Amino acid sequence: MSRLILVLGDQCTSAIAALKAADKGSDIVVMAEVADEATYVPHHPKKIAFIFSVMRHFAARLRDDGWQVEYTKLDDGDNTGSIPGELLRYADKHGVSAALATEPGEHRLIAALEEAPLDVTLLEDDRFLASHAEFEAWADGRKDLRMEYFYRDMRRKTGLLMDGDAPEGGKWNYDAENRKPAPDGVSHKGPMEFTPDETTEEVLALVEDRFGSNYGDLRPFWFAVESGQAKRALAHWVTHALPHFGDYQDAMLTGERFLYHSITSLYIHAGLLDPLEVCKAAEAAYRAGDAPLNAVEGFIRQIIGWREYIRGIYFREGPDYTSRNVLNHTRPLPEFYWDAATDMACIAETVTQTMEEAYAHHIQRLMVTGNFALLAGIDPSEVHDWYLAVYADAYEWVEAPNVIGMSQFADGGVVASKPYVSSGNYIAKMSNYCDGCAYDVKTKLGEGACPFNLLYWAFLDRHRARFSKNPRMANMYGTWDRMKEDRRAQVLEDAEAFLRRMDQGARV
Ligand code: DLZ
Ligand code: SF4
Repeated sequence: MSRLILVLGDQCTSAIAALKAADKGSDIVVMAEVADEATYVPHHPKKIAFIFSVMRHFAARLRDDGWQVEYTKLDDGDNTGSIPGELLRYADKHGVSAALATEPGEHRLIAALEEAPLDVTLLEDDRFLASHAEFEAWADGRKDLRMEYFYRDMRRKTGLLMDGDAPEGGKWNYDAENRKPAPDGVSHKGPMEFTPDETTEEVLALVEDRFGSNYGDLRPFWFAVESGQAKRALAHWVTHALPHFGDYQDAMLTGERFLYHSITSLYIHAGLLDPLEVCKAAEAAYRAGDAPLNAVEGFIRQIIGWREYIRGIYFREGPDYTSRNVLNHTRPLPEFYWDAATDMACIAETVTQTMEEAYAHHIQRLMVTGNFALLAGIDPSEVHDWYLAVYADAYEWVEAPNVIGMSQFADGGVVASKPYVSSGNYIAKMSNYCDGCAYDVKTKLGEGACPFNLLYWAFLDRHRARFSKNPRMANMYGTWDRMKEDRRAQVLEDAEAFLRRMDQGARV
C-alpha cells in the first residue's frame, strides 16, 4: 500500500527520517511550495528564494534517484496554499490515505499536520544528536538548564575534540578566547558565492513577482542551493576563515558583513549539510594543525552544544513559548528595524546588512538589534516575528529560544541566567561602529549621549525588583546606586525623552 512521504522546505536531505523509512518502489514523495509557509511572517525574499530553489533542486535529485515525486510550485493553478491541503490533494489523486512526515520544526505546522483529516505519522527529526527523550532526561530535575553541561555530554557522546575521557587541550570551553575586538582588516573574502542556475533564476523571477515588496533585497542571490555546493562552501570556509574564526567570533566591523563566519547555519538547517560532518571537517583542520583549538572548539560548540540545546528548549517549553513576556514589554517595534532610518550607526549598519544579505552574525543579532529591543522595552513577540522574517536561517525551533529566551529574557530565565543588556561600551569595544555615529558613546547623558548608555540604566532601574538580587548583576546595580541622585534622575529623564521621540516616529 503506497503512502505519501512529506518533505518540507527545511528537510531537503535524503537522510531525513521520513525518506529513510520510505519505500522507493511504492511511496510517493510530496513537496509543495505553499502560500501559508511563504506568508506566515513576511519572510525576506532571499529566504523564500533559497528555500524554493533548494526544494526544486532536491526534488530533481530525488527523481534522478528513482523516487516518484509530486511537486507543487507556488504558482500552480491547483495549489491549495497549505501543506495539509497539498497532502490531501495528492492523497485524493493517488487514492492513498496514509502519510509519513518528519516532525516539522514549528509547533504551528505540527498542529496543522495532526489536525489534517488524513492518517499522518510524524517521525522524530534525527538530524540532531539528542532525541527529545534524551534532552528531557538531561533536563528533568535540573534547576538551571544551562548549555555548558549539556554540551559536555554531547562532546562525550560524539567523541569530538576528546582526548580519551578529557577535553582536548584540558578545557571544555575556550569562550574566553573568542572575544577579540574588531581587527583592522579581514583577510577572508567572505563565503563562497554561486551563480544562480536556470532553476534558481526561475525561482528568483517568481519571488520577485510575488514577494518583491517584502523587506529585503532579493538580488544579488549567491547562496548554495544543493548539497554539493554547500560542501564546497564549507571546505572553502574551513581553509580560509576557520583559523581566524575563534579570535574574532564576537567582533563587528563596518562593511565586513561576514568576517570569519561560516553561514553554515543556513545550510545545516535546510538539510544541505550534515551537522556532524561539518563538525568533523572543523576537527580535521585542528588535528592537521591548520586551525587553532579556540576556533575549532568555538565552532563545534555552536553546533553540538548551542544548536542542540536550543532545539531541546523549544520542544520542551511548548507552543506558548513565543507569547511569553515576563518583563511586560509592550512598545511596538520601531520602524527603523525595517528601513534602517536611524542615526544609531550600529543599528543602521546591522539592519542595512540584514536587508541586503538576510544575514547578520550572532553578536550583531544579540548585542545590537536584540540588545536595543530589550533595553527599549519592545514587545518580544514583535521582536520574535522580525527575526523569524528577516534571517534566511530562521525557523521557529531555532529562532524562538534565541530571541524570546536568550535575547529578550521574555521566558524569565529558562535560557539565560541574566539579561543580555549592555551600554554602548560593549559595542564600542567589539566594533568600529561608534567611529561613524551621530551619537557619542563616551557621552553618558545630555546632548549627543549614546542611546544605549541611557537605556541601559533605565532598563536596570525599571527592573530592579527582578534583577537586583541576581549575583551576576550586583556590580551593575552597585555602579548605578553609587551615582549621584540628580545624575540618575537626569539619565532616566533623557532615556524617557529618547523613547518618547522614538515612539512619535521622529528620527533617532
Ligand atoms: C520557510 C518556508 C517557506 C518560506 N516556504 C515553504 C514552502 O513553501 N514549503 C515548505 O515545505 N516549507 C517552506 N518553508 C519551511 C517551513 O516553513 C518549515 O518546514 C517549517 O517552518 C518548520 O521548520
Ligand atoms: Fe551604537 Fe551608541 Fe556606538 Fe552609536 S555610539 S554606534 S548608538 S553604541
